[in-house]
Amino acid sequence: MIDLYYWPTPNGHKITIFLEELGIDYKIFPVDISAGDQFKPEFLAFSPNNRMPAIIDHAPTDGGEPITVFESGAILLYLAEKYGQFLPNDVRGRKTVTEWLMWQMGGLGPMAGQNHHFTQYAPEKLPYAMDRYVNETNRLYGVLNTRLEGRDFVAGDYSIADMAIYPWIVPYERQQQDLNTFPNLKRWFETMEARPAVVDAYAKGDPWRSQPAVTEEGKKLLFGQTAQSHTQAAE
Ligand SMILES: N[C@@H](CCC(=O)N[C@@H](CS)C(=O)NCC(=O)O)C(=O)O
Repeated sequence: MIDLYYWPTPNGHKITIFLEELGIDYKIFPVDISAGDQFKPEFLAFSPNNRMPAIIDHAPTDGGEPITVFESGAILLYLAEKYGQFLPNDVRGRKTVTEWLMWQMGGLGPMAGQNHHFTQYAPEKLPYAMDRYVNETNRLYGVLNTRLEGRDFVAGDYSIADMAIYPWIVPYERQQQDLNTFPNLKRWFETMEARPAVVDAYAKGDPWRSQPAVTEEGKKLLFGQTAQSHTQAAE
């Protein structure tokens, strides 16, 4: 059994997509990031970056103690290796999936995240910051659109790279992007959106998604973090 520490955000959806694709048993433990659950000592013990998602695998392949994994990219790699799915075995295919997974982790995710922050949450409208991240998101969409020319999926066959990227394209309107200007990306997006496992994965978040958007209190908690707030929680 896999325990999934989760909240219905793009990084959380990546993991429910994988688990739904496989149809294996897993249990969700909600981590309400607006209420500060990510600072609870029992969560920090295995997710030391005070971020979700994280997993605990109670039946690791070596038969030993439960294994914990934090960071969504590391979780996808761990699960793909454990179940032998969505990550090719050959050196070239594996390299390509890893490239696009890292592209999402180091590029699309952080840039689109800053885009969300400065266009929707920042108390001041800062044109330089908004332009910077909206433009960088736009550039990354262009890279992805080019990559998808003549390909069904990012790395050829459906893989953990698609699972990592898709949830960060879902909020394309919030990111001020027009999918009609990226025809290959739009075709891929519609294919992904229609996958039954993707539909089921998003439905898994419904019990919590209906809660109000981030409150003022939640914003203070999420956007005012320093090393000190982290250290205090870990003590
Ligand atoms: N690089 C991390 C990022 C995870 C992340 O940023 N999670 C956010 C929600 S999408 C979170 O837990 N935020 C809590 C906070 O900011 O305190 C990953 O991919 O797992």
